[in-house]
Amino acid sequence: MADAAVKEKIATTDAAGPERELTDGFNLVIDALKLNGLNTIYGVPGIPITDFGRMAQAAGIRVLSFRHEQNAGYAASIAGFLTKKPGICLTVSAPGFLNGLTALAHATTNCFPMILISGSSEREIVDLQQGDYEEMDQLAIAKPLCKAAYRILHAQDIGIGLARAIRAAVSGRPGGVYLDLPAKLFGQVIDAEEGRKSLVKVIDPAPAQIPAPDAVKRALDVLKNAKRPLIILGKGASYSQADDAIRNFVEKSGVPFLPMSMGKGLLPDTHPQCAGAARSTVLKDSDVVVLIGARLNWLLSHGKGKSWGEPHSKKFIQIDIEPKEMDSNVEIAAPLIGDIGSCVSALVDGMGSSWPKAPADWMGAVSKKRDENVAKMAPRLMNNNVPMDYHGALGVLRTVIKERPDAILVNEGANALDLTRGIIDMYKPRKRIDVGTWGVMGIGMGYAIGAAVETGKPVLAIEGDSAFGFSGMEIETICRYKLPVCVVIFNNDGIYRGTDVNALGTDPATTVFVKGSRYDKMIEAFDGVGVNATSPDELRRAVNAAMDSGKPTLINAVIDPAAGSESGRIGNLNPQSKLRKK
Ligand SMILES: Cc1ncc(C[n+]2csc(CCOP(=O)(O)OP(=O)(O)O)c2C)c(N)n1
Ligand SMILES: [Mg+2]
Repeated sequence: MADAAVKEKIATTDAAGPERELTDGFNLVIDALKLNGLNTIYGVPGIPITDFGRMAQAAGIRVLSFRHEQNAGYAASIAGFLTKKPGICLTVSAPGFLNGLTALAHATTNCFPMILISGSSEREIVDLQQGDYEEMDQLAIAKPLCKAAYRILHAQDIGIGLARAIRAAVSGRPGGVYLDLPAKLFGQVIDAEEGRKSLVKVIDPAPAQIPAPDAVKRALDVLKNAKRPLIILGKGASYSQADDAIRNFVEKSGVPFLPMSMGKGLLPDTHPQCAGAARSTVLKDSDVVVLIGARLNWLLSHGKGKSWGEPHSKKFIQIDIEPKEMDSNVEIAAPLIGDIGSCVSALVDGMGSSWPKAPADWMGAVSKKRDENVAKMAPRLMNNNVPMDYHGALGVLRTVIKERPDAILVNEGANALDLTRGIIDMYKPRKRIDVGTWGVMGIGMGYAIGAAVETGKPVLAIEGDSAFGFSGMEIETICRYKLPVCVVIFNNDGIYRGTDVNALGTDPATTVFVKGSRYDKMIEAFDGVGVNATSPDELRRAVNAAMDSGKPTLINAVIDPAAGSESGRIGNLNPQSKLRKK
């Protein structure tokens, strides 16, 4: 039912006689969103959606205004990941749409459900390319970058149009959907009763997809014969919210597990079967690998090459909702197509009550390697160096998260990303959100805002100084909405390191920033708390205070400019010039 109480009512008398109740495009979009439980919008106002935003807010939808659409889009995308409902991003036409489009493509690549709703200019003028205000054929541009793209021209179609967008975003493999709403649509008036009837509440938007029994049996046969099995948990596993089934499968099988970055915390990183600190050993030496919501893309070296040991030495069991994912890079011995919850539960059921645990010598070898690596790291995390290095600073932040396992950790940068991922243990599912499949800079403040709004939990954002710059203006948004976000900037004066020099001329090197910048002063402009932390002790005090008070805080953590390495852990991906003068 449309929410009559909050809807503008337009009374009119027509030739037919009695007064009719009318509604319009503005109200129908609002009603359709609310009917489907979509109660939060992330966006930037302007023609033609300013009034829509106002009316949505007055109708009880939470409308968060950002400083740039890309950040609003990232917030919407992570809202989708955290809630399994499409996150909604709202933008103006052409430039606003394009600003939001990066986030929509990002959502699609990362398999997060999101709907980008953009106002658009007059179709008649756009299609004849007559130079309308913010003219652009947005639908055509969005199409190749998202899962589906729709345009609604008639108010009567708003209900069905939004229903299509929701279903496309969340069913099967989730992704981004574009919804084009021309300016004229908002003002279209129709009979209110007709409008109410046109709305659609999407029933079972992401239906379970049950794996075939044969496929389950095949997967278990492969697993049963494994001598050195490994489970890899991707962010698809986190998204599925099948936390109990996944834990049962891992523990019942006794197989070591390796969490991908956003798979961390599905089971605690401190779990006895966690192989996070023995990554290279398990990739190289395993003989059967169960991929759960993890793709064999660049992040797993495509399932082949040096890091995977002897060529063709392993068998893969892959659980994914998308059939096309199978054999994308290497042969999959046991494809298991379905939603992760259904597939993992089917495996657990099929294992019965007398399933043999993974061989003890294998689990023992993995634990030994892990414990050695953890022990090697421990003293570095306790160092009190000034200026701080990454390990000293992360030793402090690791304890902050250990003491607050419900907090959300946002993370981006190069060294600031890779070292944080390796050092900070996660204890609960969906608490670590980061640069994802593309390794993109710029998700930081959008994710922090989206996570704080959707979960109500405190957020700790660990940001490289370069990474932060991509979305830094949103600290005003954080202060404006008084969100419990603590941003820690690992300030090493630049990208990777702050020590590069230009070989020629007086311009600074391409990777360095103003030396000794004080990012903490930025947030003071918006009445947030700014702290300059030069030692692990100062950092500890400042972060604890921020996490406990929930006050928007920005901490400038001064890091030795020489501490990082080129591109963090992925320097090997840089092409090298053979001709470059040394
Ligand atoms: C949108 C985008 N632009 C550029 C890059 C290339 N890039 C990768 S990491 C990085 C910044 C690394 O510096 P910083 O965030 O300061 O981390 P540090 O290694 O210094 O700790 C950049 C610009 C990217 N990944 N994404
Ligand atoms: Mg840096």
